[in-house]
Amino acid sequence: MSIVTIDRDGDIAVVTVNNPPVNALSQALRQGLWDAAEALDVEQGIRAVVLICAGRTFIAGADVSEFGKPPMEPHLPDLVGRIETATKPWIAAIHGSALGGGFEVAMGCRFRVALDSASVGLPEVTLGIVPGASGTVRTPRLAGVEAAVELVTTGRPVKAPRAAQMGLVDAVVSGDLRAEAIAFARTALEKPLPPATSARPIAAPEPGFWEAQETAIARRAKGEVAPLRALASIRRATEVPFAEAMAFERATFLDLRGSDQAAALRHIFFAERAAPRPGHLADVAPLPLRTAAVIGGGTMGAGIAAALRDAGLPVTLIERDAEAVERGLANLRGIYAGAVKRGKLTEAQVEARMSGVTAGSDYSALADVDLVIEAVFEEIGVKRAVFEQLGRVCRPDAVLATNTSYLDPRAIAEGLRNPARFIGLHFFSPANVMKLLEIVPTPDTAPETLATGFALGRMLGKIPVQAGICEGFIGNRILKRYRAEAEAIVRQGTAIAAVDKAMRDYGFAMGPFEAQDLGGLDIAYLQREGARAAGQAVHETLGDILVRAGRKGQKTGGGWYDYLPGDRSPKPSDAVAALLAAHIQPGAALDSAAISARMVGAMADEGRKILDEGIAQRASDIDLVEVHGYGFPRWRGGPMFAA
Ligand code: T1G
Repeated sequence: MSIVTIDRDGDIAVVTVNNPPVNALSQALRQGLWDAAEALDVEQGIRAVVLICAGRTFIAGADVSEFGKPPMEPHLPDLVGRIETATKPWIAAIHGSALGGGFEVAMGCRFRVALDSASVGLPEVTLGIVPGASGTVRTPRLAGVEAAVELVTTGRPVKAPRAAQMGLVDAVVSGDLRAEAIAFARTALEKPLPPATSARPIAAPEPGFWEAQETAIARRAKGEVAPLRALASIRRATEVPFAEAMAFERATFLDLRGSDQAAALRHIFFAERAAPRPGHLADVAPLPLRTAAVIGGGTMGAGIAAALRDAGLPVTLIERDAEAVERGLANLRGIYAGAVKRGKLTEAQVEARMSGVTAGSDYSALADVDLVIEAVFEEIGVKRAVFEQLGRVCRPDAVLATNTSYLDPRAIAEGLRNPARFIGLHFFSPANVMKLLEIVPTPDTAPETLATGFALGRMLGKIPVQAGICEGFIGNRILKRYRAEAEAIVRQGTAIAAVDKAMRDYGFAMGPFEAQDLGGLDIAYLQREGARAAGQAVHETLGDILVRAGRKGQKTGGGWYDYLPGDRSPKPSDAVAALLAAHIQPGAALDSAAISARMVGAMADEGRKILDEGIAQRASDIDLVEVHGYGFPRWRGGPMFAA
């Protein structure tokens, strides 16, 4: 089937786009649509044109893979204009996601009919650019300035019913989209057509609107260039004629297209799509995942159970005894209560989630589950005891996974029956929110078990990254190096607060020291002490000195910083200065840029070692780990990309 075909339903032409996988607007597709407009303009007997797509979605945007190349004709804004000035009205029939250039094409049409399951959006700012084919100029004409600002500066798609309320689509239909769109076209032809989108007026917003939006965006998208530039382009559309506004938008788009932030965000975009389907597992069939169990109802176990329920899997939650079972269920309810408070879930949805959970302390309930994830206390004896029971009770083909973050999975699986079905699945807390999932096979893990880990990652909507076995796998190993570099910078005479500020200025939500105060210094301290007890030579760290002085972080009223009661804002501490004075050579303090260069450089250096040792499959996986697990600013692309 060619990329654009035309057929007729009486006096209505139907233009069908077929450019798998997502009908992206490649040069060939733009040319095909242009030619269709030319042909249909002059075809006798045709009164309207329905534009519909084959496959899973309406046009999902410009072809991101063309971004690195010089733009080729027909340029997308010209194509949108060509459709808008067609002699017969075009009606966009939208299913799946009409995104970016796809929605811009739909706005060039005289009407938009969307399936109730469809969504529309302008995600360009998530790629570090602005819409380049009238998204900032037509959207306010279609739906008003406020809707345009929400759609364009967040990059978040909206579902069809909401889009209809906003004025972005004219009708929401269910059932046969093609038939509904043709019927809509016929009805629309019975009355005068609305003006073309570009001919519609824009109501100016109330005074102070732009300044308020600028402040809100600068706070929400801290450090990102594109959202503010998109706002400026929408504002321009309210102040100058259409053609001038289009020129301004196009100049902005071309300017940002070549920017570092756009390159970084495209890098993450493609890395995220490559990660869940690793090439080396392409022809390995995963095992079925119909039922799951979680051992341990603590923070991690409850979070993992919530993630499994969110994906629709029935869950058996196992704890030591009746009291611990109740605590586990309470933890799970607590997670869902938070989601209801934030408006993410309704009470009814929570009841449905909870009704799919069976909780108890009897392992015999696990006789037929497909997957068990252990999330008990991070101590090898406790974990081994769990797997000894699982090995006895579960089916020999049930996948048994440990959520360990530091222990060696090989040690946990020692003596397990059929170790080929054992794997490490390292979730990040909160497990139902954080997208990163480190998948850690042992040398005995069978390929189909590994493929099942990735299938679980896809099912849970996670970013799964395969990691080899070393202390801390990928993420926690880099975190350890990151913190060591921060301490080295302090030892060489730079203030603790200066390091944190530098990393916040770089784009992290928190610096390394304030983050430790929030999470607790004692966690890493206990790791180090455990390693020392096991005979490893582990140098004393500045963190050790603080923990030994009782300074474990916010929970003890002070760690790297002091905290006033009820006040979580970090205060530089004289006590800390005194405790560490003997370890700090008064040297030239580094400035912000030098600090962040050192810190990111250390992460990249550790990343290169991780690659060389085969712990990570590819550099972009390391970037995904840092962006999705450790707060590395997405628009920097991750340490490997940034360095
Ligand atoms: N261009 C090229 N390839 C794309 C693509 C795109 N826009 N979007 C997805 N793919 C590929 C993806 O790499 C993967 O390939 C396959 O399609 C399935 O993707 C002028 C300039 C549409 C919601 O940002 O949000 O228009 O790995 O796994 O989960 O103003 O893809 O199979 O070989 O994500 O069903 C704006 C980005 C571009 C949309 C489908 N558009 N895509 O999700 O499948 S900028 C976007 C998505 C723009 C104009 C500007 C999602 C999806 P492979 P997938 P999915």
